[in-house]
Amino acid sequence: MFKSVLIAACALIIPATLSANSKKPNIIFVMVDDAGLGDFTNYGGKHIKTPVMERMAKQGLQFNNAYSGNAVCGPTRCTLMTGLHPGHAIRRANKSLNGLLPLSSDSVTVASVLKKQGYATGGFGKWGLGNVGTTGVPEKQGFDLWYGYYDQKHAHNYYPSFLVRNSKEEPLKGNANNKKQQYTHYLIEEETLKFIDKNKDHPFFCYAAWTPPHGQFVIPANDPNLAYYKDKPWSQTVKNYAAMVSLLDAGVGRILERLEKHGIAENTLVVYTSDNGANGQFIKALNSNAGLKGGKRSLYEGGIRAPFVAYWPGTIKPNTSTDALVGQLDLLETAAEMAGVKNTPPNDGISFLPLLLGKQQPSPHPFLYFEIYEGAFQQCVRMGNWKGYRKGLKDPVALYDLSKDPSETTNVADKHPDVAKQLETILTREHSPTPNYKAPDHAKGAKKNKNKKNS
Ligand SMILES: [Ca+2]
Repeated sequence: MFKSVLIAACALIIPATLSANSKKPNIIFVMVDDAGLGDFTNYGGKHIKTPVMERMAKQGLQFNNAYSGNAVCGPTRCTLMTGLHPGHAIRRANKSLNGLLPLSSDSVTVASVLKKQGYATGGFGKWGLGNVGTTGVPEKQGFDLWYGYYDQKHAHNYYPSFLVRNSKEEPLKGNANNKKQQYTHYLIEEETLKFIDKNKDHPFFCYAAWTPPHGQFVIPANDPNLAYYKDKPWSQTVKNYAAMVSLLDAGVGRILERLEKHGIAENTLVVYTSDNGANGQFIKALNSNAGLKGGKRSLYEGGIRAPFVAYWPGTIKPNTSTDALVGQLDLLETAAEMAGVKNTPPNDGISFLPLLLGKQQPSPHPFLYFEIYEGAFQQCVRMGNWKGYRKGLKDPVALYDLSKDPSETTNVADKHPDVAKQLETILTREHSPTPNYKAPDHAKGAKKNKNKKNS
């Protein structure tokens, strides 16, 4: 399904950008919303035009075992910003027993770490980690500027009457009285590019938390990306979804053009990824989960395996890929290393900078851990090619061998009891109890079904 592993023991290249006397590298992290692995041609997608991600993979590094922070928006963003995995993070579901949980006043984020190093920090799109008036607003979490949506539900609407800039509402007159004249992604992309223009001579961190193809599946009828799909035998919703993914992809292309124009492409790392797996209707119509099991909200691979490419001309060796386990939780440590920060607060991430430089990570992830509370509680762990999954803290672990069974169809715990036991120990250890969520000891019906395969 993926390009073969090409990370070889190649000669170490120390980029000029990381030497002591040169300017600190810029970081652009583009995270689209709800696009699945199978929506991108470089991950085997067949239906949607995504030439920019494909080109970035050809000219950069493609990650074949990258994971989103979690399987839905809020928890993914929390893990991304703090480096804390979902067993340690404050947000482990969109909702909690105690309402919408904002980041706390003592949270450390990618943006706050970089801001301390003199970076300009801007975020564009959906924040989702604290509404106006809370401790979690982005301008209290290290961002100089945030433009877009603070509230997750607000972000479902592409024609709202306002967007938010540093906690202040900015009316969109073109959308007043239910007119639909200002499609928010156009505005958010424009602000992203403006931020890059403004900071072209200064180290910056740009978090493009762009909202398509999530929420309402709408795009202006005259958007050129719709033309690619007009004759497809799909519903209008599916055509709109495909056009929204192509719109994002083209937008990332405009970011790359802007970097070239300013002569800063070689001093800028661009990562392009998605926050969680695809929605069911697109999995059915477009194979948006690339044949993996499950989608958004699920801790099977289709919910959390993420498209993830890194592009940094002159530093990343072109047309390389890696099977190393990485997660969006690794951004904080990676950014810190790039900015020369020695002491980061305890977190679960590991810098992937060595992989960008063609080296092995000195201490790669022994495992990646997830938990979520969307509908049913779920826990999972990926360790090497093994995947453990369960729905209750005291339930037996279902074990899958992803090297032979990437779609997680056959529970092989009975054949490998030692591995199942090892993963069970990790699942038990990595879950820290919290008053905000209730993790059950047993999944509904688990006792009855505990010997059943394919759980
Ligand atoms: Ca999402």
